[in-house]
Amino acid sequence: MLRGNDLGTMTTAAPKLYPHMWSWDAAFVTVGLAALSVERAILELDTLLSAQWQNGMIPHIVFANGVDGYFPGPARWEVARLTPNAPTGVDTSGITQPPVHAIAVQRILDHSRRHGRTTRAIADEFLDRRWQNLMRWHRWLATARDPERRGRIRIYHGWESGMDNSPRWDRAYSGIRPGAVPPYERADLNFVTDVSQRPSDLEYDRYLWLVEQMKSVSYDDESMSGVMDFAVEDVFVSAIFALACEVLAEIGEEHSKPKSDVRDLREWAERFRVGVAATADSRSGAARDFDVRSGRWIGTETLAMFAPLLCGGLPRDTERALLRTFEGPRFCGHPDLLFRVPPSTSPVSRDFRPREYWRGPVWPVMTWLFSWAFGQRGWVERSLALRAEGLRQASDGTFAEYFEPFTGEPLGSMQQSWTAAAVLDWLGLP
Ligand code: 9WN
Repeated sequence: MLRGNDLGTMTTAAPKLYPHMWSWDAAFVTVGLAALSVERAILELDTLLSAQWQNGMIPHIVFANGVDGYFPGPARWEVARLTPNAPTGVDTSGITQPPVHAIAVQRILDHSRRHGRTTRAIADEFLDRRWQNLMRWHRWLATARDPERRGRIRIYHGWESGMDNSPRWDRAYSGIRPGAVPPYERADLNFVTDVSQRPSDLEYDRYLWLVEQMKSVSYDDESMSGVMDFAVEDVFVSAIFALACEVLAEIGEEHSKPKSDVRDLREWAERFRVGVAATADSRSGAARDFDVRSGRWIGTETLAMFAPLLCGGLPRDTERALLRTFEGPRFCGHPDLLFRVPPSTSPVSRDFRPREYWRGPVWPVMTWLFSWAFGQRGWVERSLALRAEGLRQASDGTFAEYFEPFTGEPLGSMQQSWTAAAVLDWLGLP
């Protein structure tokens, strides 16, 4: 399936709905590819990193040359015209996505060790060649996106969370009155005809309005916080960043990278672990996002509440309580779920919609992320349990983007690359 979605130097996120490269999709795809071919996995990350911005940002979309069919495309983002930070020779969007890339690098290195000397040398050469890219990426996040050093990544668009219209963002979006947005036609509904599975038109107006706001300051990092109607500290992205810094620090140490880099990475990991833990309810451990515009905490029963399970940092008893919620009837242990995997929103939450985008369905790649992170944390049984259930879900062979949690109906795009990649990684386990 990944070969089917392969354009040569990039794997599209999905054949029709997402015919380009997405940043966090590419990282997960790399994880899957590494099990098949370390060389091809490296090529995937090379393509992504070649589109890195001058300021260090990895853009959320790298557009495939000459491919239409997705909106907003390069003509709407206009990054090449507006900012010297944009790369030359390749079209990208102007926002970012969650920093899961260090995990992909780790997987490349892990798999290369199973091979002979040549493959190992190729992987080491890749790391040497791209180490500075990875450092610049992490440094940009730790500075431009945490200007006050609160230990939490700030995002200026729901798309930057990767969970576009999760209930997490409802309140922050509800106050936004879109100004003048040039006319546009959505492309997503050509492929997903059941409109209830995708964001609404009003939501799209807001998404496009935020793009106009960014363009009004030419995507300038410093000016952004002054103009954007949407500014939130994303606790899930922050937890991912904390663990990605830890992973990269370990890689750096093992591969004799500069000591100052490793020190910076460890400092960021600690700062963000503390920042994530500071959002958590002291009894339940549930983490919250923070709305910078209104100065309010955002508590939702979504995957975001489990952010501290990814990166650690909670006191032991609080962490136990949060794990009980994750495994209990409000999430994976809900009696009506077809598989014991975490739905994007709790089935007992008022916000729960079993078929709507990021409001209830199961994203297999999120199951993979929790399974991987639990393995890292040393919770082997939990990690394997998620893997087993994730594989059971995948056995319908659709590799759908998301699934209805009670019936298992595949939703959104079929043949979504990251779903296949998650399965490949699970199957590649010794
Ligand atoms: C906007 C590609 C991407 C994922 C996101 C998912 C969805 C895009 C869209 O698809 O977002 O970036 O058009 O809806 O929400 O997580 O990276 O698979």
